[in-house]
Amino acid sequence: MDPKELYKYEYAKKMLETELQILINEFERKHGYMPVEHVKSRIKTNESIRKKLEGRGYEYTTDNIMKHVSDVVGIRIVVSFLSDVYDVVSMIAKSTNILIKKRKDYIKEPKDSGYSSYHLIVLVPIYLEGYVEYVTAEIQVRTVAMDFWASLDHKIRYKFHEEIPFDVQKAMQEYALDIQELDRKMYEMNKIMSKYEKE
Ligand code: 0O2
Repeated sequence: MDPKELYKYEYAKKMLETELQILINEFERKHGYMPVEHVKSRIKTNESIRKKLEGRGYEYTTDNIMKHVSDVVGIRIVVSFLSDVYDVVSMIAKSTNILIKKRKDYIKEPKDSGYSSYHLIVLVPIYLEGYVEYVTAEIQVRTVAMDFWASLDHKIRYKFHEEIPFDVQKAMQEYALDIQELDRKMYEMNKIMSKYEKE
């Protein structure tokens, strides 16, 4: 990417990190409960941006990056329980500083690989001299279990350069179902725990 444009993504990442931190703190203050295990943010590498654009038949230009790559700024919010995913998503939806452009619920409809997460494509304002610009970013919200699966899957994809052997694909699809079941059980257990806490 033209380094002259990179600063906008850096500003957007900072804005989003700050806004999310405030929202999460506010959530904890109001509900007396912290749903978030950790938050990670990154700026996509030039190599990865180029791969994505070229894979879709676009030239690597600043204009194409802005139009066709929505995750140059990426934030991942990892939560404890399934219900926390949806609480965090509605918390973000209430923010007046983050505008939701698109929602992708890969928890209700996992990808063929087994990948499961809730994605939000958002617009973040950055305040420049005398004007405001909106930068696109991606927020991924997932449970610890989904994150565990996705990080192994990421390593597998890196190792096999997307040509994943059939038996590995099958095993990962099966483990994705195990993860779904585990998340459901943990959610139920958390509900039982809350019942005891109220008594
Ligand atoms: P990286 O290395 O994480 O940056 P679209 O919105 O459809 O135009 P896009 O961006 O492909 O295009 O959307 P998608 O598929 O909703 O989300 C892409 C991101 O989700 C990926 O970014 C991954 O972070 C994650 N993801 C999607 N599918 C999988 C999967 O099967 N396994 C894993 N581990 N992660 C997945 P990048 O740019 O591919 O990679």
